[in-house]
Amino acid sequence: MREELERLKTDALNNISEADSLQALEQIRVQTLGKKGALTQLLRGLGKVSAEERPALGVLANEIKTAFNASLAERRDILKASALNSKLADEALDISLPGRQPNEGGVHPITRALSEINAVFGRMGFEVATGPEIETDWFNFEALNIPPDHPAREMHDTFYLPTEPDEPKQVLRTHTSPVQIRVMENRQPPLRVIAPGKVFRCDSDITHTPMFHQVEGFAVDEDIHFGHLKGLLETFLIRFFERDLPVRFRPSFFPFTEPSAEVDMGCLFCNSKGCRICKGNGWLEVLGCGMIHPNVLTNVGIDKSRYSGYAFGMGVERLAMLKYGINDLRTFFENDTRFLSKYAVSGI
Ligand code: 2NL
Repeated sequence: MREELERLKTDALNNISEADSLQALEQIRVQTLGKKGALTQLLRGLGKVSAEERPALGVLANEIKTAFNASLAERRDILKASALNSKLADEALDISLPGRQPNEGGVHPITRALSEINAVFGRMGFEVATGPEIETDWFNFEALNIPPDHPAREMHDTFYLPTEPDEPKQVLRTHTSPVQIRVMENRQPPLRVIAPGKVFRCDSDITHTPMFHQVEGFAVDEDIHFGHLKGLLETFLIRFFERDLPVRFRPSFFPFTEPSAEVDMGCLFCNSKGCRICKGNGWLEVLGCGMIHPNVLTNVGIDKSRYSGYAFGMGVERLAMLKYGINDLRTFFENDTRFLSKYAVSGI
């Protein structure tokens, strides 16, 4: 009996120290101290032992029980601590990992060009005016001295809105001139105004989109002459492109200006030597302009004998392509994020 008790003690204590989980430990407790456990079985046999031996064996059995329970508790604490440690390790956050960068928004190159154009004219005393994108025949064509049979008025060039026969015809504005007509009708000279915005033409191919952007501008005052216009546009181009440039004025025709001119600047890409971009001639056409036609002044109620004015117009997409080096017009409106993240700037 004594040897069996001693062996049981050694075995049980060994098992406890080797138990590698709380479940294994519980199994050892049941196998030893449970109803059918080894120690419980042995103690049942104590009744059959002689009266002299019984007290000593009883003491030994109790010592074993105490030692067993103490060892069990100690092992349980160790296993609980290591279970907690491995749970903490599993759930640990590595705060040294780099964060995920948010996709930052940016300013579209057209918006950027518009605000750079506005800034240059703003410093030269021009105010910004805006107006409706849906216009009447009067503001878009009539007031501008564009005759009824002018090709620009054709259905296949202009977007006409469906209107009743007795209603005034409505169009998507084909230029921002109507904004300037509204300013001239409503206010008195001196006036220096630019009109940036969206315009629409029934045209779609590699070099034309049905919606694009324009900045037009004008000045009306006493004694305004072509020299003012030349100085203004030369200065504008040099400031907008942030470099010195040759600028030339070529005679042209627009129904709303007389005389009219087209403005070329020296090619930025070859310093006027001639390249693919300027088609070999060293010049890039960038603006149209002229002295406001007397008929237009009369149409808006300005006294043409007292006042004169100049006006000009430019395509924003073309200027943005030249300044930022964009080679395909259509990429402006496809909203491909590869294009946007290449050409968008953060804040202006
Ligand atoms: C071009 C040419 C031009 C104007 C626009 C204008 C406006 C009024 C009166 C007279 Cl209200 N003229 N605008 C004048 C000359 C040229 O634009 O090539 N634009 C992209």
